[in-house]
Amino acid sequence: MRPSVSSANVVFRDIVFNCLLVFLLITAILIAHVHPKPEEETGAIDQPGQMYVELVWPSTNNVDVDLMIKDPNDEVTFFRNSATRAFNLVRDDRGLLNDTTGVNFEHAFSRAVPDGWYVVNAYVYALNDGQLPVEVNLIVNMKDFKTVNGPSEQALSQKVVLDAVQVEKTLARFLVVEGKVDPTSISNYQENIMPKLEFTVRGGR
Ligand SMILES: [Ca+2]
Ligand SMILES: [Ca+2]
Repeated sequence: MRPSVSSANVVFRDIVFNCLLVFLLITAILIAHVHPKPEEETGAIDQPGQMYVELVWPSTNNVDVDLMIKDPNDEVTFFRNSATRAFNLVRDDRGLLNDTTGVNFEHAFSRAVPDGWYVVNAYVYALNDGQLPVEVNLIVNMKDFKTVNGPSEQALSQKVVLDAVQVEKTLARFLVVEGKVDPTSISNYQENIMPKLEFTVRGGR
């Protein structure tokens, strides 16, 4: 039995209505993705930790540079001690060795920002087939120490030239007071911070 004209109209109307619903749903999804959230419009970095320390050197220079950070707990975060109470070093970058990024940088995040003095050093562990001198760029970003998710601000930036292998160089020494870097405290007063560890061949890393 063929459907009546009115039944066909009902079916057609339902199809049009469902198509309209799907169109509205797709439109709503697209609008949600096209319009950024307000906090994304600021361009601020949403870093996971309260302090972010980044050391970058030219990707064309295949040298192995190490980042090391001494915090007010007198603990030093570096490749042999990559997780301390305050900091985590994300990776020991060894130049171009085993690095699919083709970029040379080491970075560390803190889970807290205890008040006191911080020292950030760099160290050329191995020359590989790179060359000296090598210019490294240090950036320290800070976030409100009471905020887990929020914008961060650059506290300092320093460019330093390393011209020797296995010689520590202090890039920045600074005081943190109530979770903020005191800009008047920033210096590169030399302080060796690497713990006296017994260094073996590189394969032990
Ligand atoms: Ca390294
Ligand atoms: Ca690298």
